[in-house]
Amino acid sequence: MTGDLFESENEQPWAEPRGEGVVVLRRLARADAPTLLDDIQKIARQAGFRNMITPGGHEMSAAMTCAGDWGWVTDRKGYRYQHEDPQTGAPWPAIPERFSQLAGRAAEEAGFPGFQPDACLINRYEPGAKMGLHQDRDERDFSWPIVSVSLGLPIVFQMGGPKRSDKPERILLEHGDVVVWGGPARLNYHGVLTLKKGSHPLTGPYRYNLTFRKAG
Ligand code: MD3
Ligand code: FE
Repeated sequence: MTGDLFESENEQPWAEPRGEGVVVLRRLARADAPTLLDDIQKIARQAGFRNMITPGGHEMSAAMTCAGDWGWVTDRKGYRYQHEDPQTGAPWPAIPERFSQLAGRAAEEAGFPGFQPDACLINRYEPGAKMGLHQDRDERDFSWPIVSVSLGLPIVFQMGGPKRSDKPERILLEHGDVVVWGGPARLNYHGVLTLKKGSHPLTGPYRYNLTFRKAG
């Protein structure tokens, strides 16, 4: 007999539509999380997590690394995608097959078949880290969605509108949640509030976020 000691580990994913172009696929990545996290550690051995500098000279509080043909970077010169890790000069590690499959499946469920991301940005938040309201607009073609996967500690996500002044809605993003942002929501302002201290059985003090993009 297998008791439901941890009922939350057995729950089936469900979809929460959040207006035109946004679907939260709750817990979709939960079953894959241990292998996704192993893959993140492998990527980080080749391309380490680092706190990049914004064009304005501020250090980002989320540590980042990338996988794929294109990696997102920022420094005093600006925000951009590039083929090489500026820390080593080497190409970014490949996007693991499991990652692409998950991103493609999520995009398809949200109505974007054929999504083949060429960039995966990996954010690592420690307690105190946050990301202010911004738009993702360094990609070439905004007709493709962005798929995000949350792993580890929960965080409050801020979903704004097309204008910075639009009042953001707050959504709690938890371990295994996958969100697809496309169509009219693709250029919406968004961010996350400060990560609170905690301990997750798979990630300890951290929250990881994967964002899959078609950059090139
Ligand atoms: C809404 N990351 O890396 S993911 C980012 O939790 C970023 O690490 C946040 O914003 C994080 O750029 C949020 C959710 C997300 C990603 C892209 C979006 C929401 C979005 C693009 C358009 C609208
Ligand atoms: Fe973003």
